[in-house]
Amino acid sequence: AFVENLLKHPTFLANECTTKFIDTTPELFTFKKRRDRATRILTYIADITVNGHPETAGRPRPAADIKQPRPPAALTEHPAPGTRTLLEQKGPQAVADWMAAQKHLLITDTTMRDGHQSLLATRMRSIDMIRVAPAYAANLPQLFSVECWGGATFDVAYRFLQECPWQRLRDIRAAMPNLMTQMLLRASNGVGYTNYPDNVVQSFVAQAARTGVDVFRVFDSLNWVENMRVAMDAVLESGKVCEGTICYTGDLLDPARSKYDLQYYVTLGKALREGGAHVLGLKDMAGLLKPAGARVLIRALKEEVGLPIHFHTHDTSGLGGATILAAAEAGVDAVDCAMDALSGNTSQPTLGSIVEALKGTDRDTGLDIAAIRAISNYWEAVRGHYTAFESGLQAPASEVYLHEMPGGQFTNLKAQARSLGLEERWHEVAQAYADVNQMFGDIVKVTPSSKVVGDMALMMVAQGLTRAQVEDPDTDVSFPDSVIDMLRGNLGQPHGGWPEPILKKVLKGEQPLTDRPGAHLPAVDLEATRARISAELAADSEDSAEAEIDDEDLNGYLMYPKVFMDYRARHATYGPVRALPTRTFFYGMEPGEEITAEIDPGKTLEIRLQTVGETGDDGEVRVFFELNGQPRVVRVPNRQ
Ligand code: BTN
Ligand code: 3PY
Ligand code: ZN
Repeated sequence: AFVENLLKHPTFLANECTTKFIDTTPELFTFKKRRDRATRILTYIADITVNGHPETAGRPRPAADIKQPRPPAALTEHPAPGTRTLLEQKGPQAVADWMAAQKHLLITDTTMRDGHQSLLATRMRSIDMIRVAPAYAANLPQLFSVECWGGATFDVAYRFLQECPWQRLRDIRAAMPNLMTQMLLRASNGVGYTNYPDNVVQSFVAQAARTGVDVFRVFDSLNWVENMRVAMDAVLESGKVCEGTICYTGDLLDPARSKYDLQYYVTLGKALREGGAHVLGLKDMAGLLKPAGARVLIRALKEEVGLPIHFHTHDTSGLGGATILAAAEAGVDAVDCAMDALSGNTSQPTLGSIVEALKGTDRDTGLDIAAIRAISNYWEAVRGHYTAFESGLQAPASEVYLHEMPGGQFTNLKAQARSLGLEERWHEVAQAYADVNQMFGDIVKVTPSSKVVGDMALMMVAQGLTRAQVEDPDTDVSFPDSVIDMLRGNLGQPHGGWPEPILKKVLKGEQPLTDRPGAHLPAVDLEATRARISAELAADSEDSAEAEIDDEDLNGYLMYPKVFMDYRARHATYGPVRALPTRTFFYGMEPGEEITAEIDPGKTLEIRLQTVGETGDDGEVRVFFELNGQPRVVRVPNRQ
C-alpha cells in the first residue's frame, strides 16, 4: 500500500522526489482504513444525527411520533400465477395476445415509479418498496404489471438516496415472481437526458432485462420513431415485452391544434407496430387527453393499429379518472393507476376508485378492493416519512391545458422556480412555458424535451424576456445550453421540423443534424471503460472488493459517469445505508432509540444510539452506540 500511495502522490508523479520527501509527507502513512460495514453505517447515522441530511434541511418534518410503516400480510405463501408466469412460459407475444383476448380492464400500479416521481420528487427509497412487494404478489396477482423502475428513479437512487438502482430492481423482482415488473425507457436517451451511443443503449436494455424488467415502455421525447428503433430492437432481442409508445400532446378535438390530429397518432401507432411493438403504449404524460378525446383516439388506434393498448395519464386536471373510464368504454386494454395514498394531482388517477367504478361492469378489473385498501394504508404510512419532499400542491387545476407540463416535471419546475426566487411568479412561468412551446413549433414535451422548454421558460421569466424579444433577430439573447443542444438536432427531429426563425437565431448559421444523433456517436469500448474505472476506484481503496465493477455498475456508469463515481465514493465511507429505516436515513437517531438494519439476508444489526458527545477542539464529535449489544464509538466532524 505504501508503494501504491507513493506512486500516485502528486509530488512523486511530478518527479520532484527528494530524499526528504517521506519525512515531510506524513499522509503517505495514513492509509484509508478498511472499516467493516457496520462501522460505516454507524458513521452515516452519527453524521446525519449531528449534521442533519442536506436534502431535508429547512423542509417540513414528519410528525414527531411517526411509526415504521407495516406492510400488510401476504394472504398466501403461494402467489397465484400472474402475467409474469405467462411471460416466462410462453413469451411476450403470448402476453400481448392474452391481453387483447380477455375482457377485464387490466391495471398497472405505478406507485413505485411515477407515483412518487410525480408527488415526492422521486425520493422513495428501495426498502419501502421491497417490504410491500410480497403483499402485491400474494394479494393482487391479477395486476397487469408493477411499474417500479426507470424514468427519473435510476438517477435519483444513486444521486440522492445513496443506493444502487439495480439492487432495487433485483429485490423487487425476487419478491414478486408472479407479476411483471415494468420500466420507463426514454429510448436513445436511456434513463438520462441526452442521446447515448447505440451500444450503450443496447447494453443497458440487455442488463435491465437480465436484472428483472419484464415490460419496457419505450418512448421518444419528440415522438420520432426513427430514434426509438435501437431501444425497441434491444427489447425484442431480450425476449421481454416491448411497449412501443406514443406520447400524447395538444388537444385532439380542437381544430385549432391540428398539428396533432387523429391521423398523426394513427400513423405513429402503425410505425410502432411495424417496429415490432407487442403492445401500443399511449402516454399522456401531462394529463391532457380529455374523456371525449380518449373515446375517439382509443377506438381509432384499436381499429387501425390492432395492437393491445396500454394507457397512461396524470390527474393534474382532476379529470384523469374520467378519461380512464372513457378509455375503458372505448376498449383500452390496460391503464395505469397509482395506489390511492400516492394518487391524484400530478400523479396517476386513484387505483381503488377505478376498481370500484368498474365493479360489476363488463370491464370489472377482478382486483380485490380490500387488498388494495390494505396496501394503500401502507403507502399512506410510508408517505408520511417523505414530508420533506411534498410539493405543497393544493388542488388539481385546468391550467395544465395551458402549460402542458408533464406530471413528473411540474413539481420539479416549481421547485426550480422557487430556488430562483420566482415562486411568486409561477403563473408567469406557466405562461412562458406555453409560449416557448409555440416558439419551438408546438412540440411534444416529455423528458428530455420538457426540460429544455422549462429551462427556456425560467430564463425568460427571470430576465423579463418576451417571446417576441427572443425571436427578434436584433435582440441579443444568450440561450441555455440545453436549447442550443436540442436545436442542433441532438434530441432528434420534431414532427414538422424546427421553425426557421428560432433555428437561425439559436444556431447562428451552424448546420443542425437532421439524422439520428446515435448515428454520429462512436461506440463505447465497454471493457476498456470497466478497466479504467475499476483502476480509478482501486487507487482510492485498500479493499479490492470496492474496485469491482460488475455489469450492473458498468451500465450505471455509462448512463451517469460522475453520479455513479460519487455514489461509489460515498458508499466507501458510509456503507450499505439502503438498509436503514427511512426516518433514520433522513433524520438520524435520538438518544435511547433502537433500530434494526438487515445489511444482508439474515445479517441484522441492532443499533442503539446511547449519546452524542461534546464537539472536541479538533471539531469532531464522538457519538456513542451499542451495536448488537457491544459499545462502539464513532467520530464525525461537526459541520454545523
Ligand atoms: C448528496 O446530497 O450528495 C447525497 C446525500 C448524502 C450526502 C451525505 S449525508 C452525510 C454527509 N453529510 C453531507 O452533507 N453529505 C454527506
Ligand atoms: C420520465 O421520463 O421520467 C417521465 O416520467 C416522462 O413522463
Ligand atoms: Zn407519467
